[in-house]
Amino acid sequence: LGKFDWSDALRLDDQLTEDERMIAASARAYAQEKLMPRVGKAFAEEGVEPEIFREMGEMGLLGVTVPEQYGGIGAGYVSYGLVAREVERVDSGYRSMMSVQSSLVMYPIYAYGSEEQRMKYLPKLASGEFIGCFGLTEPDAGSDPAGMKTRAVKTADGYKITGSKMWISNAPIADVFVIWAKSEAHGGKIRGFVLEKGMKGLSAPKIQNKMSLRASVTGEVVMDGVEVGEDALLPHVEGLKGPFGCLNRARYGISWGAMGAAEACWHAARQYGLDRKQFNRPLAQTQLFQKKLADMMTEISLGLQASLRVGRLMDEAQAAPEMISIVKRNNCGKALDIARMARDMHGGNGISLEFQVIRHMMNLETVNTYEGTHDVHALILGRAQTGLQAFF
Ligand code: TGC
Ligand code: FAD
Repeated sequence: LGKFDWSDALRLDDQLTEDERMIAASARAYAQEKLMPRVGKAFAEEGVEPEIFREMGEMGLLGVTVPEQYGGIGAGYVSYGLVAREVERVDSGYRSMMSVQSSLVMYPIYAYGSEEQRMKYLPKLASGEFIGCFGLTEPDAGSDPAGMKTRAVKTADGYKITGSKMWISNAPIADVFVIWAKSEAHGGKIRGFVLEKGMKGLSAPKIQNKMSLRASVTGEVVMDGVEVGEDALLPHVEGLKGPFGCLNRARYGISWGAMGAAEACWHAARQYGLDRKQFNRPLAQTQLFQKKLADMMTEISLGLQASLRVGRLMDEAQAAPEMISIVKRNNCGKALDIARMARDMHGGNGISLEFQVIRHMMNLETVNTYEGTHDVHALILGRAQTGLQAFF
């Protein structure tokens, strides 16, 4: 008979390579030793800590899948997912900082950029010297990015970009802005542009008073006729498949990350139930408490297995976007349910930031919404099996 480890019920660890285990262990050590001690204050005060990018860069956690010649570590998508899981075990905001930089800024520059753009930006983004952001969403175009209003108009030696982006992670502290705009010179098709901090007409005011993802700074991006050269255009992609190619990677990483946050809530609830006595016995000795723990263990074990499967397919270039929708939607929804349940299992203490679970719960509200809401992914999966478009 096989052995059973409650914290790794389906023996995920056995399915990893030695390199993957090492990358996960070093991400875990960094996250627990360096991020965990400061997250309470950062969340409570909505603190911005740009130095975290440099620390992550030193640890090799930025652009994990980008080849070494551009500053990455050239690892696979399972490794990237394991890093997301370890970082988000501490806080979804820290994972957001990491995944925007890796999947939404480094990936498009690597995949769609010129060699000059790669050399100019990627090594500094990998080291954390540069901070990046990704502007797709607008005040009037969220789930429907095709409705964006941001425009690029051709000038004598480049483009003039006008518009505004909303809810952009890292924007107020960003050096590099990957911006998606409709370009008149390209038949109104969506094109990607790389903008830099300090350009005339570019500003990124911070969005204040978020009740979720407070350790990660979010902003607007306002572009008031920002003039860029031809070299700011990402030459190798056009249309919505440009931003979606990046989102595929980020959504996949989020599927692992959300499970990391769920694991933190599950472990906390289990320990709380063992420690706290009511009616002369530990809470964990009641049937209802154990049923909740069993549900958490089951959903997390299944969610991690599914992400591992999709990650292996990504490493073989065989993953379809619909597979990514399944794991993004399922794992974010299940993680949010688990966090809410763990909050309840902590009783009154569950509403205190000291006990962590409510912080995860509030964060996961965002994680379930960004990169395609839970319902938008349902519509993607509904369309895939019926052939019928239900968005409009
Ligand atoms: P649709 O007709 O479906 O597709 C338009 C074109 O795009 C292509 N495409 C994809 N390509 C690659 N991967 C995918 N996943 C793709 N999905 C679509 C498609 O083949 C087509 O190409 P072509 O060449 O034929 O033109 O487009 P639609 O307008 O009907 O889209 C509908 C919908 C709902 C699926 C889509 O717009 C959607 O996914 N909406 C959600 C928007 C979203 O996810 N926004 C995320 C913003 S970024 C963010 O949240 C970052 S948070 C980061 C953090 O802090 O961690
Ligand atoms: P809407 O699209 O207005 O949706 C509102 C509700 O309507 C949702 O419940 C949705 O599921 C539902 N809905 C929408 N369309 C349909 C339909 N056809 N049928 C049925 N229901 C529908 N974006 C970026 O570009 N870059 C970032 O870095 C970034 N970071 C973010 C960070 C945070 C903290 C947050 C909160 C968001 C971030 N986003 C970012 C934006 C995020 O991707 C959007 O919020 C998300 O895509 C949803 O868009 P929306 O907020 O406009 O909601």
